Amino acid sequence: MATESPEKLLTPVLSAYWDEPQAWTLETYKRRHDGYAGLAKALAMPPDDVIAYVKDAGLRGRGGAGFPTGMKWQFIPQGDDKPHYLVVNADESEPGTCKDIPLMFANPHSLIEGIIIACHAIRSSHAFIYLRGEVVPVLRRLHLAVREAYEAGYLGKNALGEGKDLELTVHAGAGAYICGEETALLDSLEGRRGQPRLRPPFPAVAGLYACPTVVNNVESIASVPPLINRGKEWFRSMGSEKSPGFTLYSLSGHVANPGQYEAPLGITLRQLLEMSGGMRPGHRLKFWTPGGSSTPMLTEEHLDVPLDYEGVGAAGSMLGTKALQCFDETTCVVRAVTRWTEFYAHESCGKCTPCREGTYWLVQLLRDFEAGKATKADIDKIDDIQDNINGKSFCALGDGAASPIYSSLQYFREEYEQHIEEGGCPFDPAKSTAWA
Ligand code: L3W
Ligand code: SF4
Repeated sequence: MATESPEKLLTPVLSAYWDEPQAWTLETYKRRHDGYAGLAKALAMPPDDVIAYVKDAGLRGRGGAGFPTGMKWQFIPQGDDKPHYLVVNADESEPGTCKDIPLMFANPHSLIEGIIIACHAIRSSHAFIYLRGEVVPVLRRLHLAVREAYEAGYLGKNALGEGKDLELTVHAGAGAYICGEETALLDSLEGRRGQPRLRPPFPAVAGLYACPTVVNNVESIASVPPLINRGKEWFRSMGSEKSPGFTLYSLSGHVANPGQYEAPLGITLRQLLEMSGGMRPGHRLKFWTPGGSSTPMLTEEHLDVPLDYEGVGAAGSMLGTKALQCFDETTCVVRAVTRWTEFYAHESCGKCTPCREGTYWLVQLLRDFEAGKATKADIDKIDDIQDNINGKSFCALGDGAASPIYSSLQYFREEYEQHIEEGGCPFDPAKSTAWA
């Protein structure tokens, strides 16, 4: 792949025609994306065959964990008398993550078509989109698209044929990062304060209203219609054996051209930077996150790591949401980590002690580094605190909060020491635009 010309690496599928006027309408979706053709094919298949097809294609969840989508659908018990639910996690809030919101804004029907296919597969007659509440323009656009889909008969009475109805409810959250955790999301959707539930039982067994529930990310569901329509061989012709297909990479930070780049899994950050114009002129990469701030940071040494679940995992991080935040040499790593940690402390739901107390104390100590009040013992202290959060918290938010700390200590320990020796931040804030 490294020998291919950069432009050839782009595979616009979901992001094709985003910049077209009226990109979001049903008319554009049908004309440009062969919209609802995948649905027709899926409805002609028995539900179990749709699940097997998605499983064979190897589609993996695009929300962070990379869990196989078809396998998740297969977990839903069949032949039971409980309702089954599909819940789309559209509560995109991970720092740096910004793919689902533009996707829903520009191409909401790809999500709606994917929802209908998934509901057919898991035998569900009610689906929900749980949207991050702050993004009101997206909420309006989703409502419009859902109305269009009802009017066209894709939703509502007999939508799934043979007298099977399908309702789709769009729900706006109230702006808490923790509600992106699937079980906290379900609590919030049920009208309670969003806090993670103990797993197991996983939502597939006892989810919304204690019924079997699939929770999938927006991009995962939107990837299903083109997969079904163009075929699993086409899907598998991109990416790697274990991480096949195309995906949205969100490039941000000190890069010349930030934005969404849709390309196969397994390309590298070097290739993405080459095709997008590189770092801002005159600067070089210092550190980056593969999937938002919850994924351990990597450095220039990792520019050739394949951006798939296995490649990034082998480098000691996680692909996560593919939110590639790139920071150049003007950025103080301690400052960046402090800002992220302030976010986690603010968003900690308070249910478990390691995360609730640990993130609070991490913020206090990190601020001491910036203020020139930290001592050498504080470096060990933040390492000890992150170690007491990581793997010992109730949900993934705790692990995510520990990631920036241990990865920055792994690669940039001397920068913490420099803050102590120089009595504060050695970086000139005037030269850094990262946190302006
Ligand atoms: C049934 C089993 N279901 C696992 C299901 C489970 C879930 C999926 C993955 O966190 C990560 C996190 C973030 N029977 C099952 C089963 N499942 N075993 O599979 O589960 P899991 O626990 O591996 O991950 P998770 O709790 O979903 C996701 C990281 O992604 N992340 C993402 C953040 C994204 C946002 C956003 O803004 N969109 O917040 C970034 O890196 O830290 O590690 O559905 O039920 N035996
Ligand atoms: Fe809440 Fe943090 Fe514990 Fe998760 S890890 S349950 S966010 S306190």
